[in-house]
Amino acid sequence: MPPCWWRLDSCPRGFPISAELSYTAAVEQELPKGCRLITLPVRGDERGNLIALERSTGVPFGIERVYFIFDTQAGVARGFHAHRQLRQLVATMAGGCTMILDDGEQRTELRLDRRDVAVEIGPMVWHEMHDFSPDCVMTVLAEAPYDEADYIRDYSEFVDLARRG
Ligand code: T46
Repeated sequence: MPPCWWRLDSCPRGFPISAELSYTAAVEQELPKGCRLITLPVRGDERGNLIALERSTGVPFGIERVYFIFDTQAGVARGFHAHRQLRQLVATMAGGCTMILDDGEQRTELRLDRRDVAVEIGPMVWHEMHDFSPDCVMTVLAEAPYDEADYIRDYSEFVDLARRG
């Protein structure tokens, strides 16, 4: 059975389904190893929209933790680390920011500003977030509890580890 988002007739910005699919496929080709775009199922009606996230609607792991990043100050960038083990799913539910995703060989910049598209960030992906809009609310689903020991915060160390496999 295809993923449920294939059944959407249109996404919230009004693109027809074919545009939605080609947008996702085109960007995905550019993403580093361990990353992929996941289209979130939007349940819209005349009252507005609702997105529910669970395994059956495309979350690729059991959710252990949810956190939100908001009120990011102008000119501030965040992230600048990779995780050794953690998998996360990141979406912006208001505004947007630019994500840099880097697997040690390929570096990709992605504007994350659609409510219906999340990016999965796997282990050993260096990520940075830049150019937050003032209203940006980033929602992050994580597979495990917070653990500072899982972070690699030094880029040279990350590249060494990533290239060793
Ligand atoms: C990531 C990107 C997308 C906690 O106490 N619990 C938590 O679950 C998290 C995520 C953070 N914290 C504490 C640790 C720091 O004292 O909150 C403070 C800010 O965290 P950090 O500087 O790591 O925030 P970002 O925005 O640089 O990175 C965060 C996540 O930490 C990280 O896992 O992938 O967002």
